[in-house]
Amino acid sequence: MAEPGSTSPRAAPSPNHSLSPPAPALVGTTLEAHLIGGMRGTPGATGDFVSVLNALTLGIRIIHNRVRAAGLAGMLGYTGETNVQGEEVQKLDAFANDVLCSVLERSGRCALVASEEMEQVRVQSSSGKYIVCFDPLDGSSNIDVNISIGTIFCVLRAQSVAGHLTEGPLQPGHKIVAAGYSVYGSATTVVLATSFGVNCFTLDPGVGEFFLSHPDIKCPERGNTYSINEGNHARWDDKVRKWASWVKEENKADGRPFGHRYVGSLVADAHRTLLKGGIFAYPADKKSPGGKLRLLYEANPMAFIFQQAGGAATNGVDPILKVEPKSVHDRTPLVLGSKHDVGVFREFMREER
Ligand code: FDP
Repeated sequence: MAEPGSTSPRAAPSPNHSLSPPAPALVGTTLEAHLIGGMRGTPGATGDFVSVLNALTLGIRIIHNRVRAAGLAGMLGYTGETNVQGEEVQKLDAFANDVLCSVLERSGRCALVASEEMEQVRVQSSSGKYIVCFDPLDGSSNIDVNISIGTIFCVLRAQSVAGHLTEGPLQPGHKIVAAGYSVYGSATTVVLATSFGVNCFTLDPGVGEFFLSHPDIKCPERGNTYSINEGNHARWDDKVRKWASWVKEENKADGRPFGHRYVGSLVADAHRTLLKGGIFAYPADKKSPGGKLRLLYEANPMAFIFQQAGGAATNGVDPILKVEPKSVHDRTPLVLGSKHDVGVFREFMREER
């Protein structure tokens, strides 16, 4: 062994060894690792929040598995029942609802759930600190034709005093602590918005894990695509019609005419808008004077995600996240997307254009 201070030639570091580059990262960041990493930096975090989100992503993986096999497993078509919205319940909707209720109940951290498929909220665990609102299978009219569908959810805090809930799911969206959606499309992805930002994870079906694929998503400040059901034109009011004509006018200086894209699954239309910019609108119309989409489990989660990503969401008058819900199945007009494009829509609604 060389004495201290001596310069034995054997002790000198070999340039080859000391300069070897770090091993390439063969394994990406899993969703779970991402959540645990975020929790480490949060004082007072107990892990309950991560457990709820882990339960949700387990549910999404189970739903993904069934969606992929739906045609083979005989899960297409209707159960013959109608849900609280008066719509026929499809087999996959019922399955997805049961899966999410079950995984959240098993987590033991969820006080109650509110779902598009259940008339009443369902109590899960008296000690649960969180409330989860979800649309278990969004875009259900697209199931039978093999078009992208998804799951939308948001997580709220359950406030209780002496074992009694003081705040249930009827909380405005600005109180959301996390929101997300999955898209069962050409790949299965989950977009998750928390106070750590908005990130997208893609499922590797071979290993059954979600890996970070789109870190720190920012919705472009403006876009040149609009997404609306043009078939409702005759039912819109004049202000919406005027805006819908404006996006189609030729004006190179501000990127018009906008291109039109409309899948008819909120998850798919919102996902494209989040990544590429532009605007999605489902305004009130003569058929749905209060709007078609649901506030608690469609509009609020999407509005939270867009806001966290630097975009915007409005009901045409107020920011969606400020709306006070009156009942679990409230509907609302919903316009979301790039901040600039949503701002222009608002100007049309205020008749400033
Ligand atoms: P669906 O009726 O297929 O369940 O949640 C409602 C929803 O789909 C959204 O996913 C979608 O954005 C919208 O309704 C489509 O409505 P229209 O068919 O009226 O355009």
